[in-house]
Amino acid sequence: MRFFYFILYITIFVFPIIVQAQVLDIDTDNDGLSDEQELNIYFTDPKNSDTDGDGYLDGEEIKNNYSPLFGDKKKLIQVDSDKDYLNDAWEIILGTGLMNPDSDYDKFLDGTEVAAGYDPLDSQPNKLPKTIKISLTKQNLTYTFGEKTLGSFPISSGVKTMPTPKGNFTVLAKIPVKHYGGVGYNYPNTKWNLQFKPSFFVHGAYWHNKFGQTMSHGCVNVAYENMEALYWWAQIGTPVIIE
Ligand SMILES: [Ca+2]
Ligand SMILES: [Ca+2]
Ligand SMILES: [Ca+2]
Ligand SMILES: [Ca+2]
Repeated sequence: MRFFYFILYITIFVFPIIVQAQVLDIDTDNDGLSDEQELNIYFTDPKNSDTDGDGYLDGEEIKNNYSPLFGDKKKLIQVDSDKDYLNDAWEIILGTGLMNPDSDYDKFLDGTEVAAGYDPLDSQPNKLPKTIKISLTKQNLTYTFGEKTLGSFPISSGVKTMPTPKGNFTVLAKIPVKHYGGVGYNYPNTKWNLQFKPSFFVHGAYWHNKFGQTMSHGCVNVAYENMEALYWWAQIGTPVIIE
């Protein structure tokens, strides 16, 4: 009799859980994303391995930070599927809804919340710390929102004779376009400048592509493709830690 109840228990409670888990794990179109991921996270077609028809599998695109929804070699960070001012790459990192402009239903758009430093998954007005960390030895910049890393990439700091200062700073000013010039250099219309100390900036650089090695007169050079999102996200007062 006891054995009978054991079998009954397995049939009623355990078996459906196993079946359900397997159903969620299925990858019907064999594109590297499970049906569940396609339906609930990436909003791709679980029955079409190449949703945007650009010749690359949905799973392949996600793995390489490209959008499986927009062809034309669009990176996830360049698209905003639900038009809430938060790009698809950061929606996936933060766990907000790719197709839900207000993930915590507090009447503020996800992107508006992140820009202002609020947690887009918490309907209470709680803030998450923003931090920009620069390693001069690694020639790298990483920026985090709460526990999540939104970006990490190579930079070019000051050369030996004009080193970038080390220390704990904050963003003092956001200047969209700036002209840098001096003896032997002239860089007009430089985009996305974050000042962290009088005459020192983290800024976009269009005149070289040697990120990962020292190049500058003391500022922190960032490639344009990385600087735009960082500039948008940074706020006056955001800590800039340079080690
Ligand atoms: Ca799939
Ligand atoms: Ca594709
Ligand atoms: Ca969005
Ligand atoms: Ca919200």
